[in-house]
Amino acid sequence: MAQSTVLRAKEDEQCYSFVLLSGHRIPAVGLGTWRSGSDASNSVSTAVLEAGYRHIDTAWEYGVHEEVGQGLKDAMDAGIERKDLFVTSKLWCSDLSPERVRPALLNTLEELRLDYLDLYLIHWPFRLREGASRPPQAGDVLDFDMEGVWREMEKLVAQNLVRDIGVSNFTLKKLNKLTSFAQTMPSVCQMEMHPGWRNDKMLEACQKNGIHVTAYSPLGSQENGRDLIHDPTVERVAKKVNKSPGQVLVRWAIQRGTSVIPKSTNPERIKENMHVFNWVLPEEDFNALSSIPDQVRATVLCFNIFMKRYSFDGFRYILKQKRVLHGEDLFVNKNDGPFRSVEDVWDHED
Ligand code: NDP
Ligand code: 1BO
Repeated sequence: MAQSTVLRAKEDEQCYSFVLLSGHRIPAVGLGTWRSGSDASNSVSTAVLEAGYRHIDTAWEYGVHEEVGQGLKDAMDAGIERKDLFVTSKLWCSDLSPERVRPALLNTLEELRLDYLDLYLIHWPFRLREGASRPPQAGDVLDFDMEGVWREMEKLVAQNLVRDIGVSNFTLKKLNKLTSFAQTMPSVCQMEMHPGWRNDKMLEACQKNGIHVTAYSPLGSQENGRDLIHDPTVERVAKKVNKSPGQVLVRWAIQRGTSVIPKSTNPERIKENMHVFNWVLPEEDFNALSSIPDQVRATVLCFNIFMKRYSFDGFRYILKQKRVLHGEDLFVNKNDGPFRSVEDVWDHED
C-alpha cells in the first residue's frame, strides 16, 4: 500500500483527524480504556487536559463507563466543550438483540453522563446469553439477528442519540452481509491491527467502501499479547527516527490511514503516545514495520542454511502474523459449537 498517498489524501495535519462517511471527523489518536480499572477517570482527564486527546474509546464490557464519565466531566468542567470530544462505546454481546439495543445505549449514556455518543459500535458479531461462561457452555452462544440489530442502531442515529454507528471484529463475510441491507452504512470498522497482525485484507476492503478503520491493540496489547515494544525492528526504527517504540507503532497506524487507540494509565506514556504528529516514518522504515514476520522468516532461513543441522521452525510460528484477540475464550465451544474453533469465529478468512 502506498502509505504516503493515504496520508496525504486522508490525514488532516491541521487537526489530526480523519473524515467519516457521515462527514463527521474522528481524531486520529484516541485513548483506549480496556483494563484501565479505577485509573480510567484520571487517565481520561490527563489525556484530555494535559495531552490534548479529544478521542476516548470505551465499552460497556470494560466496566469503566462511570470512571470514563467522571474523567470526561472533569475535562468539561475545566472548559473543554462536549462538541470537541469524540466518545466511542460499544454494544456488548449480551445486548445483541433488537429489543435490547436502545436500552443498552441509554444505560451507557447514563453511566457516561452524556446525552449522545459520537460512535456506537457492535463490539463483536456474536450474541451471548446473559451470564454466559468463559469459555461458553452449550447454549451460551445464541443466534444473532444482524439486520434487526442494525435497524435499531440506525434509529439511534435518527434520534440523535448517536452520531455514527459502526462495527468491530467483523470479517469480510459479515461486513458484506451488513452492507447488503444497511440503510446507514457503518462509518467505522474497529479491528486489531499492529505490525504483528496487519490484517491488510480487511483494511483494503474497508477503504474501498469508504469505511474508516480504527486500529485496536496497536502496541500488541502487552498483557497476554505480543510485546511489540521490544520487537527488534520496532526498536531499530525507533532509535533511527529518535522516537520511542510506542510512538513508532502509533505513527505506523496513522500512516496506514487508520485512527488508533493506544491504552495507557501512565501519565507519561499517555502523553508520549500523542506525540506522533509533525513527523513521519520514512517509507523504508514504514515498509520494514509492515513486513516484520517476513524479515524474521528470511533470517531464520539463512540461519538454517548456515547451521545446516538445526531447524528453528518454532520461531517462525511464534513470530508470524497472528491475532492477539482471537475470541477463543469468549465464543469457542469445541464440543457444542456453534463455533468449534477460532477459525470458525473468523469465518476461515485468516
Ligand atoms: P495496547 O496495544 O494499547 O497496549 C496497552 C499496553 O501497552 C498496556 O500494558 C500499557 O501499559 C502499555 N503501554 C501504553 N503505552 C506504552 C508506551 N508508550 N510504551 C510502552 N508500553 C506502553 O492494548 P489494548 O489491548 O488495551 O488496546 C488499546 C485499546 O483498544 C483498548 O484499551 C480498547 O479501548 C480497544 N480495544 C478494542 C477491542 C475491540 O474488541 N473492539 C479489543 C481490544 C482493545 P500502561 O497502561 O502501564 O502504560
Ligand atoms: C472482551 C473485550 C475485548 C476488548 O475489547
